Amino acid sequence: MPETIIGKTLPNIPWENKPAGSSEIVWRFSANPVIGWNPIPRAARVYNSAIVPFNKEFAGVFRADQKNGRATLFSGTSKDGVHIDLNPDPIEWIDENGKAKPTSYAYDPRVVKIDETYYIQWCDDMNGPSIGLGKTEDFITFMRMPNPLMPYNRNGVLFPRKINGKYFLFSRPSDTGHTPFGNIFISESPDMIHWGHHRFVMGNGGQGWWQGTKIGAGPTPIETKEGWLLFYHGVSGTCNGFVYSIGASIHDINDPAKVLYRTCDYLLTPEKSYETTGFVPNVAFPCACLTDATTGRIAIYYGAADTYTAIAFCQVDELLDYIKLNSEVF
Ligand code: BMA
Repeated sequence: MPETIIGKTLPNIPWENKPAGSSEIVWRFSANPVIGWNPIPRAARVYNSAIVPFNKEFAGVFRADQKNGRATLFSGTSKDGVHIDLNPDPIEWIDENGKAKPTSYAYDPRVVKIDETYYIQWCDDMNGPSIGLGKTEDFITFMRMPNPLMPYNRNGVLFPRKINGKYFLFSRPSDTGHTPFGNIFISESPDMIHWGHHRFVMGNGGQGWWQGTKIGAGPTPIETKEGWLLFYHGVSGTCNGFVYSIGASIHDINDPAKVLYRTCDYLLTPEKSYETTGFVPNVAFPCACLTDATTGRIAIYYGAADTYTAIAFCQVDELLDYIKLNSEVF
């Protein structure tokens, strides 16, 4: 039988079986959070971060809010995907001529490997928040590329391969502040420099209060035999502020602007104390997934309460069946 995830095998994917008796589709790692307060002298809180397989182990780009409050990107490595060794100093970005090109602020990174290059997408300061783009081959030298889209925009998420000869990027047009609205759009590029053919993909609302205010793409989409699997965050407003939950959608494999299925209920919402209590309470914000095509295991990395890094797990066949049976496309 063909494997459901169209991708590589990852025998060392972090994993923990679903707790006995649980009916959850996505379940939390019992050792959460995997990064707590003040993990290194220069960072108070590390969350909303991205990890990928690298040299038989793992490497990543991490959002680290420094003690002056500034959001900055740090690189890091991990032998097992759970214990993370953060580099003590922020990434020193260069331009294509090797000249220093620092960011003023940078947050919510995603990392995707396309061919032999790892591309980093983040929220960048381009006279207002927009999508930053950069690349590395070794997680030592990091080069910035032209910003793909104009301000104001956040949650830029590249696809892991070209589709019909084009690169694809999800994004979420926004405002300069905490954006009380937001839908997911998609853009295409022949060369990762020139972006166009912008289209609406999916919006906030529906019956689910949890995604009533805004939504934004999360980790790199996962290629499956049912289509592209996307985890995304959905936000609702309460009298105490926003609540960030996690949902998922399935998109046409040749035209990812087309949504085939979408969860009407959230898959994970802030419940545990590390999700409900911290710098910003009630936030679960996914930015990366590790996948193993052989077993269908998925490890989701999410930021919790803008303070911690946490992991949750699911099994792809069970998840896809659940999304298809509990879908509302609007
Ligand atoms: C969003 C982003 C995220 C953050 C979330 C909750 O606008 O800034 O980095 O996790 O707000 O504060």
